[in-house]
Amino acid sequence: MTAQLKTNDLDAFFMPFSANRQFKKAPRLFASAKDMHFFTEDGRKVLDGTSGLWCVNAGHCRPKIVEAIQAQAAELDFAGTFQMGHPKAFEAASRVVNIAPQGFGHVFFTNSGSESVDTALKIALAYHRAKGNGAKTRLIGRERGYHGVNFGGTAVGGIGSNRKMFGALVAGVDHIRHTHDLERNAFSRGEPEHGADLADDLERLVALHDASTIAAVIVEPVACSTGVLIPPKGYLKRLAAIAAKHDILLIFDEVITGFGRLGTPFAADYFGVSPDLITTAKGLTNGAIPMGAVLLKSHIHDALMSGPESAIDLFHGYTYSGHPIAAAALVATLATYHEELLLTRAATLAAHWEERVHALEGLPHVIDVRNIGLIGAVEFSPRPDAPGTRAYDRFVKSFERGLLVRQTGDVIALSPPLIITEEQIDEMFDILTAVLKEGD
Ligand code: PXG
Repeated sequence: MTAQLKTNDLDAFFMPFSANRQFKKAPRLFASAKDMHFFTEDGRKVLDGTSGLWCVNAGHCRPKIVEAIQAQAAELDFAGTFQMGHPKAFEAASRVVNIAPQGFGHVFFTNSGSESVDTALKIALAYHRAKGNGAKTRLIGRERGYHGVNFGGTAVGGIGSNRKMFGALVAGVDHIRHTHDLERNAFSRGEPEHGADLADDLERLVALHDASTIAAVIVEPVACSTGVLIPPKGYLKRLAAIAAKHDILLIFDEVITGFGRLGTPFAADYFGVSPDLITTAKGLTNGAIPMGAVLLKSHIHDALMSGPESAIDLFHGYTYSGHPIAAAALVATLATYHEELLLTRAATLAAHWEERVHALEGLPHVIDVRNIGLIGAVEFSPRPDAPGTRAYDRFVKSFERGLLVRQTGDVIALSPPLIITEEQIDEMFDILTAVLKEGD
């Protein structure tokens, strides 16, 4: 696989979120994929334990989605949606509304999770201004949150390494505390017991800044990128109540949790919490074509319709908002989810999944395992002076043995396509167990 590649072949591509020089010395390349598997150039089969990057919820190269993309590219490759339109974008939005939680009547299309986040933050500001509350401009995120890499998302995000190189980011942003608490909650099954009171941290920021200056609070229902941080029991409901009390919009960033990851269509359904805005991407098109979407509660949308009918309602949008090929992929993706009952399939697999995740307890250096829906994580004690290397080494060894997992810090995260069988779950954990047993 690597032998036929000259160093120069790999030089030009500046890889995102990667150790470029290390990778290019020993590259890991996929040539094709089908259903639950990737295939390397030399024909090695790798079980996809991460749905690509948390996006291929229906598995790879699914026929209906492939055909929809091919047909749409041949019929209408591009048509804009600024003061013009094409039917697929309208159909796509209607189909998203059909599976969205109660009260979400409208969809704004973007091209990625990062764009969905920045769009949602701007909608929150525009909403308050339209309601006559133009002083409500502060945006609240959470420590250890990940909301993509654009300026708004980086600012409300709570990852030091993602922020430190990029200056002051966006003014008027603050953060509530994260909920990760190994001392009290290690080895919890599903939602941990302790920490609902951490939602009260929003009251601290209200006391500091005053509610009249705060527009929105954004959280991932499950913070996946920073190591799968599962919300304590009652936390999200408490956060929603505090936000509502102060007329602070609640944004759920469901870029990962949307489209069945927890066994319900959205995490809002799973936790029984009704946010004002939901950001999505990834599973929206099964990862096959870039696309994101912001779901709006009707009262938010309607507030933005208060100007003259001839005026532009929101001065925001992308050339590719509602792109025909992405819209076609979306429609075919949702049809696949529907036909195969994938938006609720994680619920039927969750018990077996939980058993296998928790059987990793006791293996060398494992300081926590956690699970929710079809998400799992193993956290390792960091090597002295070399944080992250323990999980990284296990990620590489798993790949060599035919399993793709995702490493972040000293955590390995697992999130396979929702089509996985119980036997394939066993295969995943058999490989991982063997790797972890090697220790060091
Ligand atoms: N919000 C959330 C909650 C995300 O998880 C984004 C926004 C940004 O989406 P885009 O499409 O702009 O990348 C994300 C992305 C990982 C990993 O392995 C996670 C993401 C992306 C790549 C890797 O944890 N999440």
